[in-house]
Amino acid sequence: MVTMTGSLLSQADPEVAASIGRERRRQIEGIELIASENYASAAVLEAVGTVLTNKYAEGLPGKRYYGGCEFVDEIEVLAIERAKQLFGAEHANVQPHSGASANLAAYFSLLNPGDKILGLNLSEGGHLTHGKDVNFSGRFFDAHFYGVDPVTGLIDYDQVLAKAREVRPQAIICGASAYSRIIDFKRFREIADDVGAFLFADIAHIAGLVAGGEHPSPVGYAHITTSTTHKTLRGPRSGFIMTSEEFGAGIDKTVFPGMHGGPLMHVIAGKAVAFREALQPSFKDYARQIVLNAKAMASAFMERGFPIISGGTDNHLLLVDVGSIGISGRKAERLLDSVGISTNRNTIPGDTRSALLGSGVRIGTPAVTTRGFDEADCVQVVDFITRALRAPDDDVALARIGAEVKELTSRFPVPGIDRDALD
Ligand code: DSN
Repeated sequence: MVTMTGSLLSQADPEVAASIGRERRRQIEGIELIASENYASAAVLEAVGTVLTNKYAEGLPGKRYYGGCEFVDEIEVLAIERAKQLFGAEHANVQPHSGASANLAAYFSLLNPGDKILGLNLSEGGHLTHGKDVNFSGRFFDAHFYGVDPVTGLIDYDQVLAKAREVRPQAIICGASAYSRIIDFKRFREIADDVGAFLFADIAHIAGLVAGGEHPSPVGYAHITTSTTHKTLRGPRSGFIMTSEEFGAGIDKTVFPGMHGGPLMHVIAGKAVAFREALQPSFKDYARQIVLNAKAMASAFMERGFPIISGGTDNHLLLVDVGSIGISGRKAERLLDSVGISTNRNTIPGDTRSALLGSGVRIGTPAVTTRGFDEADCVQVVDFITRALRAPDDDVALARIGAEVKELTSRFPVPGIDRDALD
């Protein structure tokens, strides 16, 4: 079984098997609050761990550069059709290996090197691939940024419009990795139209919420929509792209041969399975609970005196201002790690600390919701977190919280991971 460190792997490579075993234990016993992570189902894990990894399939279904592609063709067609159905898209390409490569394909299909792009500043919730200087997006394109309002923490669409009129970009990128409010894709399209720019929507974080009807969809507004598959969407670690018929052929050509050779057919199978799962009615319940849990956590933090950027959340994540109690995000992240709670530090709007330290901690509910946590469980988690953050040097208190974390997680099996297989 792929979810276990099976005996074959243990025999063939005991070192790798042992590390996987420790990671499996960490995932089961800890509380996973990294907003971009989730637990893929056993079916997704199984698909990704199959013989499909042996197959080369350069090209697209029916148009391959290798023989023996009849069965992987079936799988890729299923993945494409399911992605289109799930998001109501005219065209989908399911080959990008990640969200970053999906964005690379979007840029290179409609832009030329040196063109101007306008995206949300990384330090205010954006993403590396939205123009950061150390990333391809900032190296090949002339990147400009909009931010969030320093007081409200919200995207100020008038400011985006003003910036767009000043910069006159060829493309505007909307979407974020640390923004907890609804993104108004219609407004972004109006701004893009105002300046004659393409609109790219990166829904890597919120794809599962869009699929589940908890967040408006950019499909129909954005010229190109990119996403990962492993965050709220709960599939394998990968990416995909959606667009209209008009831009479909350009995207396909940019992905292959423009960007990569052979697609990862085992991962495409995992994507097909995940899209099918997301098409089930129960996925809507899951998406709804993700948001309810995040809202419950935001309220509980604020009740305990921790400011939440923008005063709450509409989606799967919240940004907690831990600088307010005089500690950095990095210190908070490490402290929480020590009690078995995984989060990640983040800068907050107007941060005076560097990105290495940050004054915020980003918290997301997709993974705990997958394992069945409800609002009360999430408030319990906030209690663990705030107690730990307020007792950074109290080893006894931290040990007690660590034990409570294990007790809580022992009551929630992780779909896809067999607890009995723990070493
Ligand atoms: N690294 C992802 C995140 O954590 O948001 C985005 O690529």
